[in-house]
Amino acid sequence: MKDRSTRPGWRATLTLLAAAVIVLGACGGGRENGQNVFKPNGTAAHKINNLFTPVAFIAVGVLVFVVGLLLVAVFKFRERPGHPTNVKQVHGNTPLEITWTVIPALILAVIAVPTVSTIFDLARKPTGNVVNINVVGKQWWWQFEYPQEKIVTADEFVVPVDTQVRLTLRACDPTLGQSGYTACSVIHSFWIPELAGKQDAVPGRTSHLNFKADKTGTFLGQCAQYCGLAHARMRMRVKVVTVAEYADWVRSQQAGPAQPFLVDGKAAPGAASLIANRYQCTNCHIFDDSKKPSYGPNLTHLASREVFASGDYPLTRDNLVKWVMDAPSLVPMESQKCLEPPPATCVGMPSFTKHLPAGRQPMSKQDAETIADYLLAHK
Ligand code: HEC
Ligand SMILES: [Cu+2]
Repeated sequence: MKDRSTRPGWRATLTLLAAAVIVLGACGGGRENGQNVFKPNGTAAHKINNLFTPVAFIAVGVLVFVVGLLLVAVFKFRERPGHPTNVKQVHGNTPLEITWTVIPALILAVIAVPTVSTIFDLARKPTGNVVNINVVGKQWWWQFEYPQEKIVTADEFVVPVDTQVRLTLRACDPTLGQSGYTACSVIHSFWIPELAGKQDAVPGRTSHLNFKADKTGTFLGQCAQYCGLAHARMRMRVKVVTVAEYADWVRSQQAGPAQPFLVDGKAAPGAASLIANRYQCTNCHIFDDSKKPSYGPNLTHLASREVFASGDYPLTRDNLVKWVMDAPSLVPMESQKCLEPPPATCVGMPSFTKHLPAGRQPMSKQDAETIADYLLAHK
């Protein structure tokens, strides 16, 4: 008599397998998501891939061998009429125990050699012509500061091709101090898969990532360590350009905005007065000096970026107007109570149309458009 309930659920197994195939299918294929670890485009990513591939083959070999033995045991010694239920046990077989201890130890020892040497190789401080960039992970955006060139930007950074780049990662902006700065309390992880490995940015610590891009193009990444509600949208991108284009970019970033924001210490007319006086955006942002970091992104050369708002939205006039009026509505799961300054009350950008302090008028669309046009006016 066969008891149906104890037979393996083939249907369930097949359904699960089919689901796994469909889900895994989303990982590859012709569609390019710009974040493919198997398509290295930089020295560090090549080294990691060259280590990963042989180790993966060895691991698959071990998997096939062990699962194969397991399946043989399961089928050969399964309970059948006329066969003994308690087959001969191998427990306590010393030569066998030694063999299956020594072989894995040898495999691990062999794998350790290239692994350890790659770890040291990736960590080695590059010398010669190096572009140094200080990267700060904030909730939920990345700030990029070029200490030699004296440039501060956000969401998107630019590096020259075939040139060594050294990132210094922090989860806190030392220039702003730590008191009341809530964004300092969480870990982020910097990862642009096609260029380099993943590196955590930990509060109170400094970590590094070195890479050299071997072709021009835009490479995408995103924060790889859960860092709060809007973590999933904390993106970044790097534009790898020719050496000459890089020099141009540096020059244009260093130049002040075409319309200086402050004239002799006084607010310039129009947008500038909205920004500095009516809405006091200057409490959190710098609009007219690309050298300095600020609590929110430095906006001096906002118009030179393709994306903004955690790198999650293309920089269009429409998006910018919406953002300036009510940024929290564009940040999924961001604290909807994000209020006015001081910054310590929230980690994101406040809304200027909702949850306003008593007596504050909501921002008009016209004001938002004036500000957006000012921001878009100069690259
Ligand atoms: C309380 C501080 C604060 C005030 C006041 C503030 N912002 Fe922000 N702003 C932020 C923070 C923090 C971010 C980053 C939020 C994010 O990306 O999720 C930001 C992001 C931005 C961005 C996107 C920049 C980028 O590169 O991604 C723009 C544009 C912007 N703010 C414009 C303004 C304008 C215009 C005002 C005034 C009307 C203003 N902000 C007032 C804190 C503030
Ligand atoms: Cu993060």
